[in-house]
Amino acid sequence: VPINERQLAVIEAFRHAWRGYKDFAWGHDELKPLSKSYSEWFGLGLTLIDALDTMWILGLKEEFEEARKWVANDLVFDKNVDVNLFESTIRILGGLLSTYHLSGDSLFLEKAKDIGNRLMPAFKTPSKIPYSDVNIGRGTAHPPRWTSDSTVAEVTSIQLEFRELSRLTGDEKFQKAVDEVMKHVHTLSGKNDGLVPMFINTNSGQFTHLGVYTLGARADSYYEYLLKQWIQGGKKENELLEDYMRAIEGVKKHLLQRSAPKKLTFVGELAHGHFSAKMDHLVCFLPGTLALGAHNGLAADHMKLAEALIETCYQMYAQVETGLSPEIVHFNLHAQKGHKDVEIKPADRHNLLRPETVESLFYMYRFTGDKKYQDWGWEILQNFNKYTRVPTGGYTSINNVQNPSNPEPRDKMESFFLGETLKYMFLLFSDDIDLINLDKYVFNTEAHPLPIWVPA
Ligand code: DMJ
Repeated sequence: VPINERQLAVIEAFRHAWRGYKDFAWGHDELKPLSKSYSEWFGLGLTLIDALDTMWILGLKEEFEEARKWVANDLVFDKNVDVNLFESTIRILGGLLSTYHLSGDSLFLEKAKDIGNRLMPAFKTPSKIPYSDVNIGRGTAHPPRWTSDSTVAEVTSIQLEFRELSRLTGDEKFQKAVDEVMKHVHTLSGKNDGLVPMFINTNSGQFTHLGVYTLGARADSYYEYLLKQWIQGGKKENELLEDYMRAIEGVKKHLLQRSAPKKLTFVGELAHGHFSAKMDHLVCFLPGTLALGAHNGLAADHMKLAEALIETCYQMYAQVETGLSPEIVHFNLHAQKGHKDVEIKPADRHNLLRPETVESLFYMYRFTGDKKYQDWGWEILQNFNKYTRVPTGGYTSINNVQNPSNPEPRDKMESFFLGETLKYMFLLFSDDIDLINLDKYVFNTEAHPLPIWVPA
């Protein structure tokens, strides 16, 4: 299937982003495109690793080879550095595993084994619920300084990667560690119709800060990985499916509302019995996940809900001055003259180049063939180009999506812009269902495709 004009525009955008990274941040974690410099988080070439499989999928062979050389010669995990277990699993381990599958190059598997082994000390806790941070050089792990809690989404969104590492290496320990977490969470009390709190204690193994339920930050990918592990494992692990189905019922019962004036269906939050009409952009992964579930034979009404929610996520862009979504919106529940559905608080009006809406648009287009989803994604790409592109190379997060004349560039290009946002754009604009066939691959939460063990 030949590459079309819109895909070429994605390739152009990727090259522009990559040029900035290469010129000013090569081998470092993130590009600072305005100051023509870089920032370090783990010191592991995060953007480069996150972008490897995107380059493969976009067909950027030269860029891929150059990056491969860096991985072969300069990527060293034997470093006295604290990394976040979740972030390094989804971006680094996930990125290496998917690149291994796509390219067949054993270098990436060797590197994946190395980082996988170095992350294992995180699971040595009284409850076996992993700590948030690991020193990959010293082999020690610890929670954040102020608490012994871990984030629920973090400890339940590392499973696809560790399970795959076990399958590839024949070493069960990776899978055992993460399966134990899921089994434990399955039995825990403190859920509300399948919805989970945001924190879990590494000593007691119990949920903490009970009573607050969101599909946004700190809980989001728990729900995503219930479904995706079930798919990865060949749809046999019933507890995962049960927990997923129950959770979606919980969403319907407690978190769904409709806004005014346009009656957009949105997912709010519940805090100690009080509903809040607040929705993180992060929640926009949900339409894609619901559609993937429906494609895999789950309730047809999940697809209906997906259709309603992706419209809402699109409106989170379309109703804003720059055509880009803020990090968080509040929906109006009652019609007021001169007010749109979406309200934005000053502290929430930044945009970090996040992928979730484009990700869901990709699933919706794959499963329905409705071209409006491509058109919406195309609008979003053009607005990224208009308001976040830095002429000297790279794209930047912005502070103010409501000010087209000065969106206030933040001077940071997140690694997921290359790992996820541009990859999902490219796939959205493609009509080739074999370009990452969704009956053969499941994407981790950082857009790295991993094989389904028993393809449909
Ligand atoms: C990414 O690291 C992943 O998509 C994660 O699931 C959520 N946060 C960012 C993107 O927004």
